[in-house]
Amino acid sequence: PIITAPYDLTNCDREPIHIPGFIQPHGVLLVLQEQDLKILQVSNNIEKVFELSASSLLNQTLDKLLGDYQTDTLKQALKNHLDLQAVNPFKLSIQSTNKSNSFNGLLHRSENFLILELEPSLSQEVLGFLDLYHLTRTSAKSIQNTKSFQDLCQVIVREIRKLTGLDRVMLYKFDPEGHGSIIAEEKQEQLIPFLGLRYPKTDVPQQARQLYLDNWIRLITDINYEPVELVPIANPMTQQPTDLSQSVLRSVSPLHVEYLQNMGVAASMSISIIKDGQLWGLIACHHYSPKFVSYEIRSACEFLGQVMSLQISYVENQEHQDYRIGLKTTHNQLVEKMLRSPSFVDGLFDDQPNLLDLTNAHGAAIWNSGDCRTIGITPSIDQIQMIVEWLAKSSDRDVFQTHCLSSVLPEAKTFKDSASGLLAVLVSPRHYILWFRPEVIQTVNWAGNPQKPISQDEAGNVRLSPRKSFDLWKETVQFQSLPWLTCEVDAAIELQQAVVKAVLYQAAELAKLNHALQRSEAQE
Ligand code: BLA
Repeated sequence: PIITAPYDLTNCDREPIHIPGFIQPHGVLLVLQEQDLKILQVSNNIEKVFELSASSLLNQTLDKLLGDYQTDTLKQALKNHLDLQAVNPFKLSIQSTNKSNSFNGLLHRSENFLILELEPSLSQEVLGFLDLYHLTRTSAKSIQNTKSFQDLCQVIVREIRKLTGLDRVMLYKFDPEGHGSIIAEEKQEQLIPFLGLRYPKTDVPQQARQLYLDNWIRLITDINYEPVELVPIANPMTQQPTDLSQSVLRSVSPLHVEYLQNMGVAASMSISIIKDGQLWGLIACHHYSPKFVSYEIRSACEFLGQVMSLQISYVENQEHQDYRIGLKTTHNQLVEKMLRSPSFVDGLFDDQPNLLDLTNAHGAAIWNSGDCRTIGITPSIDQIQMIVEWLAKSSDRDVFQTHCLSSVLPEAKTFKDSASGLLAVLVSPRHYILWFRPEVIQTVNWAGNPQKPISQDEAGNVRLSPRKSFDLWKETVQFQSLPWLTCEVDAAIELQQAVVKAVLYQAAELAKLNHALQRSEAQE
């Protein structure tokens, strides 16, 4: 095998998954020279499928396998189409001793070569363009009609499951740091739900994300497959392994296979969701027995993924807008309560909405020259005093925010359960409003056990499993809270300004009162 370096948990983002030198065995792959369709490499399962040995085909031209008529048709297609996507799939029938086999031919260019892949064509699923149109029209409409984000997510997983019949279809969304969570799920009833679970960014390593930006869909039909090597293993023209980035049969990283095996999955498919040129998430699907999804159905899924990708920006912006407007309303209500209460501070703590609602915090405090009032889950008064003293000497800005307080104030580790995240505004010298968020690990949903982690063998020798990677992830997000959104920070700043005004107003009122008192005293 080409991959000889030991890739493991620590270096798996360096595994060159685009040049494995192997394919999955449910199809056949040929690397061709474009000018004359000479066969340069062929997958070593060709003999099983066509009763023609690899060595008898190498350096021959494609007509040796496909016959003159099909080869000429293919040449014509190549001449007419710069974008080969337009010719895929083309139906091929290949004769072996006593029967003719039908295949879907899939063609693409890689570097300077042509790659031809032959996939089984399921006779009951011979779908033409119009069938595909009918198949996806209703689904695409349902996606476009969704108004809320949650609705959109639910509709996409439902439609993909309907199309494919896969046991479990999940929408897996990446957060800004690259970790992911399952935000929608459709599944066979008896399966344990994974909805709401979180996974570390290492579960989809960087080079895989890069690949998935380019290639929008992938399928592993049988996790327990025996990889089939290309013969020869290196491309004879380059002496390098051929780039299989766009290949539908590309053999999957053994690390990922191990992960899925440990999860009890037998077949897997995923579709990229791309927003603003970035991999936003994946529609990740599992099946608990081997499953081949035809090229036509995969294309339909890919198309729905694209519709979804476009719709996300629209509904996300909409929802963001709604959240912003919600915060604005909370702000107005707070200011009104503040001005109505005898002491404006009361207005920020009593009933709802209160300080916590303004920034979606778990705890909040107002510190006024040694007086401290708190609400929700906060550090102790002494600890708050330490934070305030640190703020006064370390930050010259009147707004401070972090989702990892201990990275600047190491003592904060001792109260990570209340204040891993801090958002603070200065109202006047020695007068702060502070909001707190606990460590993210306390706030995320982890059921601990997607699919009995692993054949947890007695020796405990498990390398890759969701459980294991969750433990790793816990280390990477230790002492961190969920980040503060820009609109939440803005809401804090607006409140700061309102409080400053209220303080000035009260001071002015007080001054007026004093003045009036003094005058009346003088008159007496
Ligand atoms: C790829 N990892 C993937 C893919 C998914 C996940 C969806 C895309 C390939 C596919 O369609 O199956 C992750 N799958 C998940 C998650 C769930 C799921 C989170 O079902 C949750 C329910 N993976 C690891 C670790 C490594 C790793 C620790 O967990 C590295 C050491 C590697 N994952 C890895 C690699 C790929 C991958 C290398 C690329 C596979 C390929 O395309 O060849």
